[in-house]
Amino acid sequence: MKTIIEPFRIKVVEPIRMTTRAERERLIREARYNLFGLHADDVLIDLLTDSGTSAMSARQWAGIMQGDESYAGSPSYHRFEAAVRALMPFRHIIPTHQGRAAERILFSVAVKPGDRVPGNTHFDTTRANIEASGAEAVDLVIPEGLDPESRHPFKGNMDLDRLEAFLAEHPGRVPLVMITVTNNSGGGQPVSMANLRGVRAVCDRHGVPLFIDACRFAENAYFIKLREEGYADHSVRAIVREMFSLADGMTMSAKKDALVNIGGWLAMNDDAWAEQANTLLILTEGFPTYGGLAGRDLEAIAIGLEEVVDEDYLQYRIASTRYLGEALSRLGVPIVQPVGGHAVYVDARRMLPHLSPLQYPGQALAVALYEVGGIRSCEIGTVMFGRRPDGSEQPAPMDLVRLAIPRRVYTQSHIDYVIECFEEVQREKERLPGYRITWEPPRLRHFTAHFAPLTAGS
Ligand code: PLI
Repeated sequence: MKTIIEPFRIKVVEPIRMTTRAERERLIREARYNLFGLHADDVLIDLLTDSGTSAMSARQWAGIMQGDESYAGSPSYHRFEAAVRALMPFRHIIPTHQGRAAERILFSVAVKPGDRVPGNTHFDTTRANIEASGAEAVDLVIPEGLDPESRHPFKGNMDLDRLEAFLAEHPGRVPLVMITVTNNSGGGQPVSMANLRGVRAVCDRHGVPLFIDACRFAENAYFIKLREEGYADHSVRAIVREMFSLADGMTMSAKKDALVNIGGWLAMNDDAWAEQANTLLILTEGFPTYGGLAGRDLEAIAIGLEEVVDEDYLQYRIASTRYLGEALSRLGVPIVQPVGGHAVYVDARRMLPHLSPLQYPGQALAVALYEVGGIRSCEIGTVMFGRRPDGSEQPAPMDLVRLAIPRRVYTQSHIDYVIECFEEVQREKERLPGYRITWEPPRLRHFTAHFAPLTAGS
């Protein structure tokens, strides 16, 4: 059969409130053209993020009822720990309320002011936590990872030569190397097993530990199965175990590939770091057998980890993201190639060439998608990255719009609707206005900035 069906039936539904274009034009104007300012029930298809937006299974909801809320030694913690260790065989597994809490604890323990932490492309919270510890976050992705049109199968790979040179140049100043799978900030692109092995070898030569930012580990493992020579016959579970056997530790946001709405963990082999991490955990998150979570959350994660490595699920997941990407390409919409695991990234700068980067083409496209079809997406471009620490403004390297697909939430007809909205936006694209910012906060402006459309002469 050619059709890859959603490998689940729907037992509980959430209504989507229908709106008209006129209503949406008013609502986005009232939100000052910032999609983060919308009420979520005014959104028809919410592609803002795949983080914390997964639909849980009947088994996970049943697990929620079995959660044990003992302060110490909860059996739910032990089920969580066993489920994590079945895939990621680390000695210490420390639950946290989400990924960035794991990052904060890791970097507080491992990093000193003046240190440098190389990665393929650090996610923004990872970068911010490294910087908050007084260290520098450095991105060393392969050159193909920065070229939206390159069809390299593993565009998340680390540039091994640059990593080797970097570690040689900064002896004693690199406490760990971090590699993000899949590379979210670079388009959801996977990292190959060969590259992970190469990074491990470089780290070994320099005596530096390797950590994996593992948010989308299952999607990454499935890409290895599909694309890397020698892995077609390996199970995804076996690929996952091999990936993590190459690392000394990991951070995880369970809000992605553990199929839950909240949660995360930090894991590692080093006893001394783990002891310090547990002390910080008790100070800021909770006792080590619950971290920042309830026992019921730990149950849902344990079950989610079994479900996410199911290969029927992963086949559907990767196929449904590709389905959207390929349909947009056929319409002539420029996207980052090849399509990543959790999202399609539209190249708004190429799609709207009449707008300069400082007229925010990504924002213009994101607003148009909402007005035309009630679709919420996320600008990843000059609005997000254009303001420099010295106060000046510069175009970001790319102006992208991310369409992130929540796991197990939307059906193919929802995605067909998104494609139809793009057809309409394509028809109107020469007329889409640029935007100016009328107010912005001192940091992380994209969440709360106010915008106004540019009219002729403004
Ligand atoms: O949102 P958290 O704190 O659970 O996780 C932070 C985080 C860390 N690493 C990576 C690669 C992420 O993608 C990530 C969170 N991503 C979000 C919120 C997203 O919308 O992509």
